[in-house]
Amino acid sequence: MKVFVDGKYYDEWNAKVSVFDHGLLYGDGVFEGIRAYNGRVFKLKEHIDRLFYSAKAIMLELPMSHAQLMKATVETCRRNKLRDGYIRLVVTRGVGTLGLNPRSCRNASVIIIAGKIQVYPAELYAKGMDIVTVPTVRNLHSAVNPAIKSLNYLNNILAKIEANNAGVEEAVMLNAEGFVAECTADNLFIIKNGALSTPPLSAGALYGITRGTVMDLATKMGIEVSEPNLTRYDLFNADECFLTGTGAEIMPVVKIDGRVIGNGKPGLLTRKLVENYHALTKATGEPIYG
Ligand code: PXG
Repeated sequence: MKVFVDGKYYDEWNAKVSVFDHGLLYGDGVFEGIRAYNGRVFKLKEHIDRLFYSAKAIMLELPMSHAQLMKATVETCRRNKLRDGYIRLVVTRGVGTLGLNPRSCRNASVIIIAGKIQVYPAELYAKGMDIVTVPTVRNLHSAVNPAIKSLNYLNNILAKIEANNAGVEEAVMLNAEGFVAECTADNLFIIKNGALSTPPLSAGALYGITRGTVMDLATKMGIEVSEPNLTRYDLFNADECFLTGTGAEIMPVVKIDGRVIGNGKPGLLTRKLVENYHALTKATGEPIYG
C-alpha cells in the first residue's frame, strides 16, 4: 500500500507522523472517511467540503486547496489500484512543542490512506442489528461541536466501549437533554407509518453524507422525510430503524434496549433504500481511472 503524506507517497511501513504532531499529542486535527465503489469515489466533493468546514471550525488552515485535495484523493486510489475500498483523509495540526498551544505548529500535515474497511459483521446486514443506549452523551455544541469531524473521538469511543460491554456492536448516543443524537459513527433513522425521520443536526448528529444521500433517495421514492427531536420512546415504537454511515452504509436495526423493532426483521422500506443506495454508489462518483 502507498500512503500519501504531505505530497509524497510512502510504503505503508514507512508512512509516519512525528511523536510531536499535535494530532497525536492532543487529537488536534480533522478527518474524513470516504468510500470508492466500482472505480469511482462516492460523494468526494461533499466529503472535501465537510473537511474544509471542520478545519475552519478549529481554525486549521489546510495546506492544500479543495481541488488539490480532490486530485490527491483520486491519485492515491489510483496508485493503490483501488476500485472498491475506503479512503481515510487525515489533517493534523502538525509538529509542535510539548504544550497544547497550536501556535507552535507551523505546518498542518495531510495524510491519505486508501484501503479497506468493514465496520460491522457482514451477516448483520441481512439479520439486522441489536443496539443499546449508553451513558456517554454526545458532545455539547458549546464544547467540541459535534458537527466537527475532529481527531478527538474519545467521546464516541467510550460509547463504543459501553456497547461492547453490553455485548452489542453499536450504541445509541443521546444528547445532554436526553434526545437521540446518533450512534458512534453512524446517523440513525426511523420509519413510522411510512414516513422517515432522523434527529436534526441541532440534536448533536453529524452532518452525515450518507444521511443526506438517504434523505434524497427517500424523497425521490415519495417517502415523507422530517428531522424532529426523537426520544428513545420514538425508537422503541418505530416500524423500522436503520443506521447510515460511509463505513456502515445502511444497517438495519431490529432491537433497541431489549425492545424488538417492528417485526424484528429488517423492514421493507429499509430494504428498498438499501437497494437504491447500492445502485447509486455503483453508478455515481468521481472516476478514478480516466
Ligand atoms: N456520525 C459520526 C459521529 C461519524 O463519525 C457518521 C455519523 C456518518 O457520516 P457519513 O458522512 O460517513 O455518512 C460518522 C462517519 C470509522 C468510520 O472509522 C467513521 C465514519 C465514517 C467511516 C468510518 O468507523 N464516521
